[in-house]
Amino acid sequence: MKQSRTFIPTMREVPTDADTVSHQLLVRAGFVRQHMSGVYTYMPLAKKVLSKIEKIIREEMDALNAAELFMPTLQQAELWQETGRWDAYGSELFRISDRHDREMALGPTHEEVITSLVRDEVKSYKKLPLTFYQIQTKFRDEKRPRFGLLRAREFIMKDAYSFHATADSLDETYTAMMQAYSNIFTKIGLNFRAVLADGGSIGGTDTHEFMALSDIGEDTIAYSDASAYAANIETAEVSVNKEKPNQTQKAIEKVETPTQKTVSDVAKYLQVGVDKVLKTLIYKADGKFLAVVARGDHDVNELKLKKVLHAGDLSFATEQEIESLIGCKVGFIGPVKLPIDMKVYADYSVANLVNVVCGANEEGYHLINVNPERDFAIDQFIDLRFIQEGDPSPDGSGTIRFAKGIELGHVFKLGTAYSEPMRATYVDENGKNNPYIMGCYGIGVSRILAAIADQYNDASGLKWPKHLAPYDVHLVTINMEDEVQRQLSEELYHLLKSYRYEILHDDRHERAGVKFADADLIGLPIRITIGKRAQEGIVEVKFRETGETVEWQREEVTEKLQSFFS
Ligand code: 9G3
Repeated sequence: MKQSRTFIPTMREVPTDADTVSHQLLVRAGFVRQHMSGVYTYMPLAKKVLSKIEKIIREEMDALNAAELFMPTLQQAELWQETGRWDAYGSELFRISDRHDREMALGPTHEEVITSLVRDEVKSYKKLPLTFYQIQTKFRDEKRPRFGLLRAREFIMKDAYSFHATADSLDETYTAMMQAYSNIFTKIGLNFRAVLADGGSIGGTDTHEFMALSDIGEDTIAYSDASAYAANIETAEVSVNKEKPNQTQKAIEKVETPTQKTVSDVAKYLQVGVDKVLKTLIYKADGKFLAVVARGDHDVNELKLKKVLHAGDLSFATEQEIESLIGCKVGFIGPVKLPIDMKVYADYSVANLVNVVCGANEEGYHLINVNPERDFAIDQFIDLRFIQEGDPSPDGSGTIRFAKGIELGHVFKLGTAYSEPMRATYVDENGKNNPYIMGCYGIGVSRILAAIADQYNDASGLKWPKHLAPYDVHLVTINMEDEVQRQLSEELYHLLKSYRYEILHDDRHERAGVKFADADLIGLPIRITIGKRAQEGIVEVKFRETGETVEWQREEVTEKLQSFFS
């Protein structure tokens, strides 16, 4: 491709609205252009990389005998009403109506559509298992699109769905899909981890996420420094250590804490560690009030609490509700003498506490020498806190460390979460109708572009992994007016294309400095420069990854390239 004939609008200045280095580089190097918040054009260079990513994904999906199809973006509201998700989802779901005022959605995902298709087309257990996949644009009206392609409102996803007669069959496909995902991210060359994850509202039982390790990641991974254990901190279980400090329990006492409301203020004022101060939080779960007790240095993981309570809706009680329930202002709330009908849930770590501090449920006062279960009843001990760095790894080996990650893939065992409400059944060998057991599997294809840019760049620009670069070789002619240089450039351009290399020939009438800066910005793996030594048949070669430059004779170019790309 002649650079003067294609469309690569590079920019010298850093785009102010790009909030990550990788997005700034994708914009400056002419890979993406934003049209409105969360909506982008994938420019010619990005489209070439996306095609290479999709090729790797198709190879792995086809190897699993997954059948590729392409479902509509327009989805009738009725299908979403069958699963209850038309009402469950709010403004994140793009809703439109057609000329006949028929309501529909722009597809954010396709569980409903694929289940309705299989419901109508597949009747017998003999056809199962079946796995379908598509690479298609999704729409989600994100509250705060940001980080460029990492959180967009219109994005490319590979979504797959599998249908089974048995849970074992689902386990088999789920495990095979996990392996396929590892192959995909490995082939792409990403530094990633598969982590235990949360299935969210409709996400079924087991679920794993594939995280590209990155400081700009929105997710936090808790991993063991001595084993393969890794989980999204949203779901990371905290192992319970049973040993209770052998301290004698002292007599409970009410002390004045006139203005100390926060855990750290109270701890400082009473000169105790924050781990010796109880935090008592009043929640409302599906309209019912409950108290949650945790150590002052621990954070409550509401996802865990929601799961244990099987709560559809969980929120903090308002200050007014707390005052009317307990007759005391927030800041002095404690678990002692709470309303009898209010259930008390405590984190496992509370069980080991002796002679600690808590609110007295009286404004301006706290209690000291409080002993759980002696001074207040606990209805249930549960794992309700966020794991912390330094905690023992839940698998018993090693210590927990944190890392940030970009979620690129997510796999789910859905069970009958969709087939039951949609009455999607098959006839089994005994003639009985059973709801399909399902799995679904997603990869953020456009997100991968941003993750690669994030893991492969330096101060001068992008550095594409060899097999994912939009072009293999950047052929740069210093002076297009120089007949010898132009001749040698044309000769090499056609020679290398005949060897099936993808060549971007910078044939622009630009200063060498501009051409070199653009070449570094765009980040093709190898740059061959035809300049003043063209007369001698010598070209200058720069390797983008290392920055190293060497000189090659024209005769040795093809052989050297072969060893570089092999
Ligand atoms: C919605 C909206 C946003 C959504 C969903 C539905 C996320 C929704 C979860 C999934 C699960 C898997 C198949 C591919 C892999 C992921 N955001 N999810 O269901 F209406 Cl507005 O999409 N689906």
